[in-house]
Amino acid sequence: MARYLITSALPYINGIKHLGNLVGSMLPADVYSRYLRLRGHEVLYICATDEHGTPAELAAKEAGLSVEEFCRRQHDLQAEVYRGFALSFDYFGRSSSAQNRELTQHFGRRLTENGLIEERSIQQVYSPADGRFLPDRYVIGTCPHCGYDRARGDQCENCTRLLDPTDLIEPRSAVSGSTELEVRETRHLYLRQSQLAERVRAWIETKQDSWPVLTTSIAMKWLNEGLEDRGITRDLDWGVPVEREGYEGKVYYVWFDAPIEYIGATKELSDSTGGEIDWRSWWRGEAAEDVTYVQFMAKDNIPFHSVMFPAMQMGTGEDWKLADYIKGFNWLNYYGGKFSTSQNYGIFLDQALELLPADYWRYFLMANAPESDDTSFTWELFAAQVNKDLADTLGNFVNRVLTFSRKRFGDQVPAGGQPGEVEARLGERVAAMLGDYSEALDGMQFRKAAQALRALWSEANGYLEQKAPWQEIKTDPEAAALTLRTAMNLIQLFAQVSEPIVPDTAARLRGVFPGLAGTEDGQRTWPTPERAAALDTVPAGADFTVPEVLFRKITDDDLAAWRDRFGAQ
Ligand code: B3M
Ligand code: ZN
Repeated sequence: MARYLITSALPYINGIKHLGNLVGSMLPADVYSRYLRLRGHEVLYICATDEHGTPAELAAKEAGLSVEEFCRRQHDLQAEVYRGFALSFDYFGRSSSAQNRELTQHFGRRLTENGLIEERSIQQVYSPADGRFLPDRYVIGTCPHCGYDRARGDQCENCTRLLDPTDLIEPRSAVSGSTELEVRETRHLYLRQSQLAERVRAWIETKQDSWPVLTTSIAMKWLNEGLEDRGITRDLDWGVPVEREGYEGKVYYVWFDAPIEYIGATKELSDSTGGEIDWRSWWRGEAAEDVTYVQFMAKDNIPFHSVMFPAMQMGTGEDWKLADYIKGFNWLNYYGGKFSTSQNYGIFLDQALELLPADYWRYFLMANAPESDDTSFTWELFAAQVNKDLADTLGNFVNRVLTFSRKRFGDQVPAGGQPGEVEARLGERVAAMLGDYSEALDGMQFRKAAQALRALWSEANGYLEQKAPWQEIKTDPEAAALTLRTAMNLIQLFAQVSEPIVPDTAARLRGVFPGLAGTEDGQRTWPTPERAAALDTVPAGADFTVPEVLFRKITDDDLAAWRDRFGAQ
C-alpha cells in the first residue's frame, strides 16, 4: 500500500464549468483516485475553487453581490455539480480560505528572504473614473494591426498579436467604459524566476523519460525561451493582501496564490478534522517522502504547474513536495470549435446533468479523452457510443442474463453444470483484458482504459451469444444454468472494475448480489487475475435482484432537440 496525493487544476469561480473543463482535470483525477483506492492505496484527492482575481470581482459586480458573497454561492453551486458527477474529492476547498492566505503570505516571506522577490516601478494605466489601476486585459480599444475594435490591452483576439495597452487606438476601461485613462507610475513585486530557471530545468530533465511528452515539451519550451521575472502583485482589493509597506490596496496575483491552495485545501481539511489528517505528512520533507504526488490539468495550465509553481516551491528553500507526475490534456472541442465559458459555447455541467446521469458523460468523456490530440464532442458520436457501449453492450447484457435466469430458475443463482473448455478460455481472456485495463489505469491512459473496459463488456456478450442459454435450456437445462452462472460472475466482475469510470452503475451492479458484500472477495477490491479468471466469486444459490434498465437509449428525437438547444453545426 502506498500513499497518493492527487490534485486537479482548480476550477475558476466565475461560473459553472463545461464538459471541456471536466475532461482535462477533475474527471481523470477522479477515475485515477477511485482506481487507486480500489487497489488498496491511501489516496488524498484535493481540489478547490480558484476565487481571486479581477474576473471574480467583475462577475460579482455584474451579479450585484459582494465578491465574498458571490464566491460563497458559486463555490456551493460548483460543489453541487461535482457531487452530481460523482467526483470523489477528499476535500473541495476555497482559495480564499484563511489557510491559503497564511500559506501564500508565508511563501511571499520566504521568497523575499531568499532574495527572489524584488520591487519594481512600472508604468500602468490608471482610470480615475474607476478609481483604480487597470490590468492590461481590462483596457480595450482598437488594434493598431488589424483594426479590430474590441482588442484587449494584452492581446488582440482577432489577429492574436501581443499588445501593450498603450498600443491601442482609442483605449477605454473594460470596467466602466471610461476613455479618460492616464498612465501612472506604480510599484509591484516581481518573482525572479530567471534565478530559478536552472534548478527547474534540472528537475524537468529528470522527468523527461517518464512524463508525458505534452508536459515536458511545454515546460522545456518555456525554459528554452528564457524564464522571465514575473509580476506577482496586482492593484485589487480581492485577494491575498501583500504584507509590505506601501502595498495597501494590492494583493498577490491570482496565479501566485492558486497553486498554493493545493496545500491550503489540504490544511483546510486538516483543520476541519481537528488535525486528524496531518497536512504536513502530505506536503513536507521526510514525512511526505513516501507520497506520490500526481497533478491533472489541461495544457494551458501546464506552464504554471511544471515551471512556475515548482520554481516558487524551490525558491522557499523549504522541503515542499514537488509533483511526481503531471498529466496534461489537450482540448475537447465542440463541433470543432473551442468550448468557451465567456462565449457561452458548448455544454455546461449543470445542463449535462439535466439531460442524463453522470455515468453517460463520464464514460463518453474518458473514452474520448483528448490525450494524444484534441478531440471533438458531437451529439452524434455521443449518442452512438452511449447506445452501443452502455445501453447495448453493458446494460442489455446485465438485464438479459438476470431476467432470463429469474424466469427459468428463480431468484437464486442457478446450480448445475461444470465449467468446461469454453469457460476456461473465457477466464483466460477476461484475465488478460483485466490486465490491459489495469495497465492503462496505472499509466493514466484513460482512452485505453475505457477501451479495455468496453472490451470486457463485449467479451461477455460474445460468450452469451456463443452459449445461447435460451437454446441450451430446451435440451440441457444444466448447461443453461452454467452459462447463466458464469454470466452472473461476469456481472460481478463488472461491479468491481467498472467503478472508476462509471461509479453509479458499479454501485447498482453491486446491489445485484446483496449477499456478497463484505465477503473475502469483497466487492470493493480489485480482483487479481487469478480470481478474475476463475469466474466463481458468485456461488450457486446466492440471491440476486434484477436492476432497472441501466442505461436508456438516446433517441433521434433527443438528438434533434439537443442539437437544437445547444447549437450544433
Ligand atoms: N483556475 C484554470 C483556469 O481558470 C485555473 C487553474 C488554477 S490551478 C492552480 O483556467
Ligand atoms: Zn488585431
